[in-house]
Amino acid sequence: MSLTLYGAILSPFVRKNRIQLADQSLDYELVAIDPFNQPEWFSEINPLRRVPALKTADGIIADSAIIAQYLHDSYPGSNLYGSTPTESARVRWLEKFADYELAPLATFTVFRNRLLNPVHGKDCDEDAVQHAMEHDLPPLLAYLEQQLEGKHWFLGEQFSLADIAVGSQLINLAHGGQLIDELQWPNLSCLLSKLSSRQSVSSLLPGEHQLVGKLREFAAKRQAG
Ligand SMILES: N[C@@H](CCC(=O)N[C@@H](CS)C(=O)NCC(=O)O)C(=O)O
Repeated sequence: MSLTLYGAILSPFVRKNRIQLADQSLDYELVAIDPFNQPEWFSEINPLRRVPALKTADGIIADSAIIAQYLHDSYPGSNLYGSTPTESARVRWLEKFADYELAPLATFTVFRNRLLNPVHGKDCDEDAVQHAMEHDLPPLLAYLEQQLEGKHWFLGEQFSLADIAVGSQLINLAHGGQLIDELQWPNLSCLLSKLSSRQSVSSLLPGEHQLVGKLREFAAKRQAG
């Protein structure tokens, strides 16, 4: 079955699906969509005009969580939602936590202000970044840190979509210049480093770092003149 993923490689939601696709050894074509400069035709793919979206032989699916579920259901063999209803609920809860609680801070505040705003000629609202880092993010990170206590992954020994979803937001935080402090958040820091060394993730990161470097250069030139 042919799969086409529409998205931008620095989107944490697109990354979530790309890691899963690689983890499930699924081939796909990536069609680059810049969320801030979308082609008109993209409304036909996703009327909400957000990435990611996935085209399959049967139609189009939007939203990373729905895509993730579809890939899991359509290509059996992966264990990314765990093995029991309780594990599956835990994975979904942590995925939702990542997508709707971490994302507004890690991606839409830190990453966007530090990296994307300067690229688009907008100011970085450093006060908003500092407020997120010092006030809003710590309680969320503390909760996740505690959820990982004594465990290899969020489900214990079993790698899951929860690790991908949370890790994906932490990668955007890092792209925004904020590495997870390993003294304050040792479990999360360890999760990110284990995730980054998995083949499904390490194969994606060089391309991302290259793009982040180019964007930083572009923003610096733009600011200089
Ligand atoms: N809940 C959605 C969030 C997707 C999302 O917000 N994507 C951003 C890029 S990171 C986007 O396309 N933004 C464009 C816009 O909102 O106009 C998902 O999981 O797919």
